[in-house]
Amino acid sequence: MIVLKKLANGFAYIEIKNSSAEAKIALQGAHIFHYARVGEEPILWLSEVSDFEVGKAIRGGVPVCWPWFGFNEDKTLPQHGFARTALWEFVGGDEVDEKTTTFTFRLTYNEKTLGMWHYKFLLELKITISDKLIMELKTTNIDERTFKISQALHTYFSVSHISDVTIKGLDNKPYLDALTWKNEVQKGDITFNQEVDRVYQEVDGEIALSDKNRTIHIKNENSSSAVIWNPWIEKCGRMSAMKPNAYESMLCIEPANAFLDARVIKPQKSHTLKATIF
Ligand code: TA6
Repeated sequence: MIVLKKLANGFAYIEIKNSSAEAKIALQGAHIFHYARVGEEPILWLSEVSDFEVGKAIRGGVPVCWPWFGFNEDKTLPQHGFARTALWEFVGGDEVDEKTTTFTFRLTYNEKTLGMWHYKFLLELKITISDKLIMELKTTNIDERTFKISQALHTYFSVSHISDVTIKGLDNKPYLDALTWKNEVQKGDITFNQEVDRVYQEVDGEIALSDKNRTIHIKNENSSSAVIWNPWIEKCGRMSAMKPNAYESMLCIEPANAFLDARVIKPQKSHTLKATIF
């Protein structure tokens, strides 16, 4: 069942429950901030102290980082772009069957976006809620000029404890270490005992998040980059809307088109970043 809900401050979100899973998706940012399969702990992490306010990104779930990932050359512009704090149009929901529900959200240019990024665009996000979480972020260039985007589905995963987690599938992949700005190569699986902030390239297979009691798989399409981030103790203490110990229960694995994997889109052409979580 699909229900449109509003908080006391007017913050609107959609709540869905079907026979496979439940989810919550905010209209701001087309931001899914809850996804749990029936009988399981949530797969997406959400900060206990997240904001749910117009203009403030929710801390957790899947922020849509678009049309740039990271910082823009113009440092007065928001990190990770403007899509995650914009009010998207809810195009509609479709209860395909009792196990599967799809949602479509749309964002297009306006005076405010043109002031930050001088191109006419159409951005659509299709979210499928079933025993899989599928996100398809489609950028269409409706300008007369070619433009370049970088983007990420900045997915926060809930984990039992960060020390119990191993990431498989990135062995031998090159990565940019955002803590040192040095290019490195991954050796073996990824485990965590300090801050990790890395943009992996040449990603061409599934990534597995192996936790104490379950393994979550992430399959990216039309993407050859992925970001892995855990703030660890010191940075977590400096992050907005995160409790000091929040780093213990979260991990970001972000399907992306970032850095070397940024995408050039010609007029009337499209690019779709697709992520399947199962
Ligand atoms: O994706 C990793 C990252 O770029 C980190 O460096 C950290 O800044 C994180 O995103 C959170 O960024 P935010 O803008 O959501 O606070």
